[in-house]
Amino acid sequence: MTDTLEQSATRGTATRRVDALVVGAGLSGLYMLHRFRGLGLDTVVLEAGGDIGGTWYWNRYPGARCDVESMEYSYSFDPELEQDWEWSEKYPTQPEILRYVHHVADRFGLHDGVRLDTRVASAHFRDRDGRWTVTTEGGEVWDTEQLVMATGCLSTSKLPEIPGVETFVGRTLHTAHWPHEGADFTGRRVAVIGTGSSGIQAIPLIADEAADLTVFQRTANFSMPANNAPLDPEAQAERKRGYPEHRKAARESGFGIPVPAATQSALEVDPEERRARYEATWGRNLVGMLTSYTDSIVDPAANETAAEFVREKIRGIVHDPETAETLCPRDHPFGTKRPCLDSGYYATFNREHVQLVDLKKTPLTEITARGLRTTEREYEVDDLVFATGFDAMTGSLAAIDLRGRDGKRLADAWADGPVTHLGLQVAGFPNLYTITGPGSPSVLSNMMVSIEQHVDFVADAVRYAHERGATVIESTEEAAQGWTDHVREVGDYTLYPQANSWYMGANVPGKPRVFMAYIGGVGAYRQHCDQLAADGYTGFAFSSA
Ligand code: NA7
Repeated sequence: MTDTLEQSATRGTATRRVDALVVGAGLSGLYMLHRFRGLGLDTVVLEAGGDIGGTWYWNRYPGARCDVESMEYSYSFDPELEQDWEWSEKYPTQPEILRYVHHVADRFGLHDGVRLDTRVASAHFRDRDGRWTVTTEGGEVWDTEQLVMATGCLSTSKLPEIPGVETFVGRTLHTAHWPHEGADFTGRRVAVIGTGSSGIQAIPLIADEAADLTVFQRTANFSMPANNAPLDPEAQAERKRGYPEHRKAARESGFGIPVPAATQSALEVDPEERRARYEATWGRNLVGMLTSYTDSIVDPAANETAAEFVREKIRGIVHDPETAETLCPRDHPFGTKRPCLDSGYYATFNREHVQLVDLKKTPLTEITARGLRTTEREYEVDDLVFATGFDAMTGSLAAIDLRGRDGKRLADAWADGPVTHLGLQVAGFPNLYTITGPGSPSVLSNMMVSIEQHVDFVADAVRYAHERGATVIESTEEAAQGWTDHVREVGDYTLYPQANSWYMGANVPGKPRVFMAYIGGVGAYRQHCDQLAADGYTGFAFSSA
């Protein structure tokens, strides 16, 4: 299809008509562009950032690194790509992933399909002709048949709800909006707020430079040493030889990373054997830690054995017993908040110039001109580093004025929490797709495995529709409600809902408290999607406008 330009009567701007619009040029959006182009669809990606890369464009804080191994966290759709690209370390750094994203975009000629610095403001479905009108903050108007939200699960950052942030006169940084030129902390007094993955990765490196570092911890987190290292070329070559089988195993696994299936309850083995098992996994395999036993993530007593093992490790590393106890997580089961991989995180608290403040004991009350005030005292600093996370999974969709059939707003449809069919589509929002959306395995998996599966599903569904002369694909209400009930039911079987996590929306005041990801496993999920597609896309209705 060729582009047509019409004059938009209302805005006086040119409306560009395309077959497909993709929002976001991260790892999902770029692969979606590639697949749609393969179907001959005129496709454009609108990207808010100044370059491609999504998460890996924005999150440039010191130590930013993926905690899935590089040879797993990479596209599998092209055998030559996966053979050619050489990773340098076990866990890839942010700059290396960004280089990889550029390599992929160069290799498949994707750059010219992406419009940078273009943030989508609204997307309204037109009942009369079954197409979408999409407007950008810059006033562009787009007219598209297919609309793919490849907006990421962790892309709308959040600041803490503490009064006074605008009064601080020093430097303010958020891990998800790090300056491209970096930030030098040499000789400075620094506060880091937040001890999730971003904080835990950044803190040791900030400590290397800062004159004084105070870490403000609200919730102690479980973290395991990454033991990162350069990738041995022979080991890399061997993995590449085995890629076909390995990728298949990843696709059929629980978390998108193949690990041997557990066969025993943690409570049926004796403590020595259990300890040996945790010791063998510690510092080697985060998913292995989570899946050591059949009941690790479903039975509180079984889970506690892993949690206590980590606490013992913390006590073994941190010299000051009081600091060690403050760093020991106690208010959520192991794994129910995203566990972290670190490089020297706990040992950082043995350094003279590093302090830990327990916000459970002395909550933050205010940000002042000079620093932070807790219920106990004021801390004067030069830099405030917010590692305070994201409005996860739904934040980036909520930021867009999204309206489906009859002008129904997504915000209203999801007032009590997201309702989706497979985490992919929302009933009443035809031709709209959410890549790794709420209700899919997404954040509970190796994102690359989930991204490829979703993008392939969408591309195949659109091809299926077009081959049958249909231009509109939409999930039925029953299918979406049925799937969402299933997602909740499986979630409720586990310990995940017990944590005040971003999986539960608990980190954003007023957000409905529901477990948003699907914990049934990427293998089972894929099988379900494949079956439903083979049966003619059960739960989806096809029509022409
Ligand atoms: P996270 O994991 O959401 O961590 C945010 C941290 O910030 C966490 O420790 C929060 O404590 C803390 N936080 C948030 N708001 C406040 C306030 N108001 N006061 C004090 N502390 C606060 O985000 P990350 O960027 O670290 O990681 C996101 C994901 O990226 C990660 O899970 C991986 O999947 C990759 P809380 O736990 O809410 O008490």
